[in-house]
Amino acid sequence: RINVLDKNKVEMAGEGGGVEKSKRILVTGGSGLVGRAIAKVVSEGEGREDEDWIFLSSRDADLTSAEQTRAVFEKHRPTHVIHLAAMVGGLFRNMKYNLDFWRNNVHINDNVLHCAHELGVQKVVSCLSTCIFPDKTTYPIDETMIHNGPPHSSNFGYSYAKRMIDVQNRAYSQQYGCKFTAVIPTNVFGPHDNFNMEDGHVLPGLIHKAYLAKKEGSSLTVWGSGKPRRQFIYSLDLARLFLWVLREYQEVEPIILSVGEEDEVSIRDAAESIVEAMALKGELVYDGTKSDGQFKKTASNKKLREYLPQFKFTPFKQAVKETCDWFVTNYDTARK
Ligand code: NAP
Ligand code: GFB
Repeated sequence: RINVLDKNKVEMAGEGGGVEKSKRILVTGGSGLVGRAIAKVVSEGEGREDEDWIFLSSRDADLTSAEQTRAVFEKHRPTHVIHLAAMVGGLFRNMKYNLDFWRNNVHINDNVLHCAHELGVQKVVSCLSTCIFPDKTTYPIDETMIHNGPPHSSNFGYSYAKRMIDVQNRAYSQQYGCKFTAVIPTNVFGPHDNFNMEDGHVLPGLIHKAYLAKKEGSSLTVWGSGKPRRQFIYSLDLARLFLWVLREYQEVEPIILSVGEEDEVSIRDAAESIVEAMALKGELVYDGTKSDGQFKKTASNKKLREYLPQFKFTPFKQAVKETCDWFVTNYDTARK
């Protein structure tokens, strides 16, 4: 676990206890893509004097276990929780393991939310995803549409498990007055992503493939037609928005955290941005035998814009370049 003692110092677990602060913020899933981005922005100045940040990985507690969840909550007695921990994966991993995505995430979410309630946590911010919305829908999708119909068949296990967080938040609020809410990020990418080419998401998968194609002088294979469309949010931008939600957002209703509809790109555009960022000379090959998954899940960030009209997202090409550079620099230790 990482103890952030003050604005510019992030301390690994066991290097000395932090001074007791008025807020103890427990980040479940703190070792993942989004958790690492939050740790980075907190340690680089976005943290506050009255905040002690604790970032967990599954080694601190397997949150599918009620006992281990209770133990880690009793150990840290958090006042606030950012709940990121989940079984996560790209389209192809979801298509293979819908039952596991359902069971693991339902257990994790029920354990975390019930412990938070039982130990009097003041506020919990959990994570849904724009890929859980109804597959047959009008566009743009907004926060009111979560339960308006079945999700896409490729990831129904994950989608229904995530939708239950919204149901739980409403129930804890109605029955106990808990301040439990959730954010709905679109596809996230950045440093510390899961670059595994089978199980990961499209951008880290293509970055890893481009790295190997460049080294071997081979072509880069993009799965599917390249026609599907996605909105991508850089993990560091999402991290900054998470801090705002934790500190300022008061609704139980979830809020979409995404770039605008106008920033939606095709998988082909995304692949070409990676070719440019990696200075890859080889050709792009499209493997039409692989699934395209959802064609699009265009989400509106109107609600976010009403709260934060001035928020600036990192330009997509710059974020892709920074992620590619991170991967090349950290190839040996990256998750792949
Ligand atoms: P990630 O990189 O795969 O990290 C997952 C985190 O959850 C890791 O810290 C992992 O710990 C932890 N975890 C998994 N199973 C656990 C268990 N049984 N007990 C305790 N911890 C466990 O995922 P991410 O992309 O950061 O996703 C974070 C959140 O954002 C998730 O709730 C996800 O659904 C949501 N989200 C992600 C995206 C995206 O495109 N990535 C989009 C929308 C929403 P270890 O490191 O020990 O494995
Ligand atoms: O990020 P991704 O795997 O998941 O993107 P989704 C899949 C899209 O990218 C499909 C194309 O159209 C794929 O055909 N694609 C092209 C690739 N090349 C690749 C590649 O090398 N790897 C991968 N993975 N895709 C997920 C949900 O949907 O969205 C999850 O299944 C999660 O539950 C995530 O919520 C945010 O965007 O399609």
